[in-house]
Amino acid sequence: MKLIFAIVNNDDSSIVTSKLTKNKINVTKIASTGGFLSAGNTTFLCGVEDDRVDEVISIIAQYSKKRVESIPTGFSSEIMPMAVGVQQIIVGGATIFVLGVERHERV
Ligand code: 2BA
Repeated sequence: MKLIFAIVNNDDSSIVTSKLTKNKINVTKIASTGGFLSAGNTTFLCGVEDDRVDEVISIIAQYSKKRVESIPTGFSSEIMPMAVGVQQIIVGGATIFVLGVERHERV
C-alpha cells in the first residue's frame, strides 16, 4: 500500500476531489499554505493499493492546472519597501509525494 500526498491549487481542489471519489479512491483533504507564496492550497491524502498509484497521479495531473503568478521583486528600501520589479513564476499543476505504508488499520 502507498500513501499519496498531493499539493493542489485551491481552485482545482473541488474537481480533483470529485474525480477521485467518482473513481472510488478514498481521499482526505487538508487545508495547507505554501511556504514561498504564503497562499492557501489543498493537500490531498490518498491511501491506495500499489497498483492504483499511477491512476491516482494521472487523475490529479489531468485536473491540476499550471498557473503563472507575479511576485514583487527588488525592494527599494527596508524602511519604505516598494517593489521595483515583478517576477513571474509557474505554480502547479500539483506536487506529489508517494510514500510506502508499513501498516494500515481501520478499527
Ligand atoms: P509555495 O511554497 O507557496 O510555492 C509556490 C510556487 O513558488 C512554487 O510552485 C514555485 O514555482 C515557486 N517557488 C517555491 N519556492 C521557491 C523558491 N525558494 N524560489 C523561487 N520560487 C519558488 P510549485 O512548485 O508548483 O509548488 C506549489 C506548492 O506546492 C508550494 O507552494 C508548496 O506548498 C508545495 N510544494 C512544492 N514543492 C514542495 C516540496 N518539495 N515540499 C513540500 N511542499 C512543496
